[in-house]
Amino acid sequence: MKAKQKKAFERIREEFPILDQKINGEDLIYLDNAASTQKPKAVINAIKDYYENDHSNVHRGVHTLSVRATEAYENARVKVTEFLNSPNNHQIIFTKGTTDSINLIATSITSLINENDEILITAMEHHSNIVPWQELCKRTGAVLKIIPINENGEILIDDYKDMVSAKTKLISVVHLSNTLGTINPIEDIIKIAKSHDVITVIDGAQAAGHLPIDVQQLDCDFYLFSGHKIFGPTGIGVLYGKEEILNRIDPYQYGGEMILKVTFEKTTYNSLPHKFEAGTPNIAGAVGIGASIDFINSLDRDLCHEYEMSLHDYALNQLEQIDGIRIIGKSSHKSAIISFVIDGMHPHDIGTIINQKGIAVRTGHHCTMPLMDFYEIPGTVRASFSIYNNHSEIDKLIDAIKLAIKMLK
Ligand code: 7TS
Repeated sequence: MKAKQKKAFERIREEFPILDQKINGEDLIYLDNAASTQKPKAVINAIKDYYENDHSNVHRGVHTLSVRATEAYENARVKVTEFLNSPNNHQIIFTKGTTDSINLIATSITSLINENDEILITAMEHHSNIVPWQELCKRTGAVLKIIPINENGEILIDDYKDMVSAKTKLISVVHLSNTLGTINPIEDIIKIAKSHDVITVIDGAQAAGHLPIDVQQLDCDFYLFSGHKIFGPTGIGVLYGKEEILNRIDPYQYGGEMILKVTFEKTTYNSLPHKFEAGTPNIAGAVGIGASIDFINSLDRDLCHEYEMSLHDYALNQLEQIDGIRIIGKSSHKSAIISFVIDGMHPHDIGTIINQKGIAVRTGHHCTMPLMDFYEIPGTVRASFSIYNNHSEIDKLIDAIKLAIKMLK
């Protein structure tokens, strides 16, 4: 990567005020971006401006602030529509986040699922893409089936092909694994599902911030992600759905905003997207996610990917030279996430020691316990990179890991 391009990333870093601080007397090195990204000034200011100038409730009054709040909320929906290339604004539902989006689908789809129907997920799913389906199976008598992976952390596509049958009703797959960094071939997975009329759900929690997403090209039925992993605020997320299926499934929650007419005898429901947005929504969160999309659109996304992968490769190269290290997740199609374990050392102990050097990584099972069972490990140390990280931070990470190994031996 050219020096000029590296300079551009230094300037991007300056947009993130939180990074300019000391932790335990050392410069903060934030490498927990898969858990949540930090927020640029533009996002923080958009939320502040909204509360200082425009806040009211939405869709309710004729007064000026209510009109402004409604416009701010609906403008954010337009931004998400364009971000995902959804055919319509009303196919974008605001939720609390990825977990909420999956729970919405798994609950609202109940009446379409019958006893002995099969639901497919993969062995690398986050708990939020496992447990809601287990509960759906409990309610309906459907059966949850797990598509296996290989040691590199890649889905076994031939096994998946063999598993899809007339019994299969739905498949829910992670686009980019939070633990392994694997980018799954979701285009192929969706195509195979479509040829059997299987409903497709894509967990884009990790992907949306790193890869361009085009839901029309993918042709998935549902795509979901969280605001806080794409430089936006917590408490807001997105559910994209195909119109036909969103109309066919039941509402998720019931109350204000999602109704057309209520009498004590009978209630009729509102049209999309309001049918799925009961109650006062997270208006400031929507404003924040809109600002985070503007921020992403201001970047050269291909260059960002190239930069993040240069950090990944630089770190991986040095990590692989450490005695006793085992990298978890070696797919040839990966994003900038590295998980590893070191012989005889608990991931938490390594994480605790390197925090003394101001370095934030995540340690543990990363909400993928069945995946930890597959690799027969209690957890990993995970470093996940973003556009505001740099190569000198990785040098410090490697030094800190070497120090931790010395101390723990
Ligand atoms: N799916 C994936 C692939 C994820 O990585 C996460 C969060 C979720 C779903 C749930 O998203 P939420 O915003 O509803 O919580 N992953 C992580 C992580 O890896 N570390 O902390 C949260």
